Amino acid sequence: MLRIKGLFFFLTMIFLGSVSCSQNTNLPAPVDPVPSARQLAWQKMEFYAFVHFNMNTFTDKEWGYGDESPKRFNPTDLDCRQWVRVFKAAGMKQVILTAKHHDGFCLWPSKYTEHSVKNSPWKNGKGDMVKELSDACKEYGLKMGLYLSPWDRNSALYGTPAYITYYRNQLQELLSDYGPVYEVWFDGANGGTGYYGGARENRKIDRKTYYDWPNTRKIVRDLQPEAVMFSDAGPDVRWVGNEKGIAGETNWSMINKNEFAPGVAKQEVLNHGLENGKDWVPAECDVSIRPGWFYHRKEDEQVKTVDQLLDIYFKSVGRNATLNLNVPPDRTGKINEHDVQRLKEFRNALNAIFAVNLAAGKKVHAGSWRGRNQQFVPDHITDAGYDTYWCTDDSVKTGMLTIDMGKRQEVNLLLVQEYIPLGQRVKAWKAEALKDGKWVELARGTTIGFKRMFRFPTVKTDKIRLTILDARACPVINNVELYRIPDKYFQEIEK
Ligand code: FUL
Repeated sequence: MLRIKGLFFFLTMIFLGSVSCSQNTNLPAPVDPVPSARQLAWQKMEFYAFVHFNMNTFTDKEWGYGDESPKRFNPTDLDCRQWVRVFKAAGMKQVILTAKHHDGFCLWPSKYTEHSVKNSPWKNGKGDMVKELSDACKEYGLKMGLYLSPWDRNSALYGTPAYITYYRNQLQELLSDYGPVYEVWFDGANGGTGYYGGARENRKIDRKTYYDWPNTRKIVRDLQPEAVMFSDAGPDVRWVGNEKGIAGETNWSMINKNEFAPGVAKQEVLNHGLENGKDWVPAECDVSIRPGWFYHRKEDEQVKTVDQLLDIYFKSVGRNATLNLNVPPDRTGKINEHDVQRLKEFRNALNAIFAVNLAAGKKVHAGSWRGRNQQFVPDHITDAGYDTYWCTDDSVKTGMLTIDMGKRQEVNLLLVQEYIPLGQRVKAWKAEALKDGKWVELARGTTIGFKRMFRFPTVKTDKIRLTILDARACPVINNVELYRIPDKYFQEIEK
């Protein structure tokens, strides 16, 4: 009996060995650069919240001078749990808070300054908003990110070497005392006029060298290894080059980060990335749901419409970027009813658009796939697994994938994903539908990246074909989805 069992075990091991062997040979080699684990986790969040809430909320400004009295900061009913509930219901995965904006006021009781909540009437100076947000995020399962403005118009030290120590001390407090932080936001606006401890003058700094970025960033890496750092120069996530929420139609996740610094960059390069960039630094689209970043009552009627938000969504998440949507709480310390309502409508629209993936589980035909190996078959693009993909032989940089929906369906939205853990490859693609026996072009584009979405006029068809026309190396596609955007939400924008 023991011998039979032993033989069975032996044969099983040989079988498993041959399976895993055949599965692991011939994997496509990564095309450098590729994302780090923290960058991939960040990209998968897709949509998250920016919260501009600070002294400006109470002074009705966008940029405080730095001479505002802490007494003015007094939310009457601050409720970070309400924010997080609203964001979670909207499908957002993270909340990034302006712990300190350019005016220098700190939302946590920093031991390095008096210009903070500890000298405000809010909770008799005993409050700590960063703690409240961190607790709320933990309770509801969202990630927390922090914005710590490098520019500080309150600090007397700004412009001198001592300020760098002050800035780093604050970074250290924020990254040590509040649990996990997943994104640290370094704003590019820095240097200029300010209060500066009463000096009231113009202080210019060298944006490239003043902050000694390599050593400042090291604090983040050491204390929060899972956090990505955002700035014009990354190092992990780059600004998209505008505050409208629009990524370039061509959007590579690569740039040469050492050519830039926070506040020193070419906006065109940030918007499109570089096909031959040496560093993986994907784009984030930051945009406000209102005209300003901070809450102003006079803007209550100017909250972006569902149509505007959808267009932004398709031009950010749909163009290989993430969407960091700013939703500023009002003076009570809650998300205002106007914005709450709009986010609900926006979520309803997204739910309606993505209700039924017409490609899910459908048969896919391709002329070729890598080594004719089961591991790379075309059906992987409709199987819902992130880590299964279709791929060609190394020498082949084009390919054709035909999705057979089985019956005629109305379609007007295509979603394609490249398997970016192996790098961003595709340079040109097109999509066609079979109509009356002929292939009719629906869409044509350049890059794909983590996710590319494309809206086209509604077509009724049973077969959609995606052609990869050119790539930096053999294309690796892990997902294709097809949808019918309800007419009410359809905007025929892309040409
Ligand atoms: C800019 C800042 O100057 C704005 O006030 C805002 O914080 C925006 C997100 O970044 O550079």
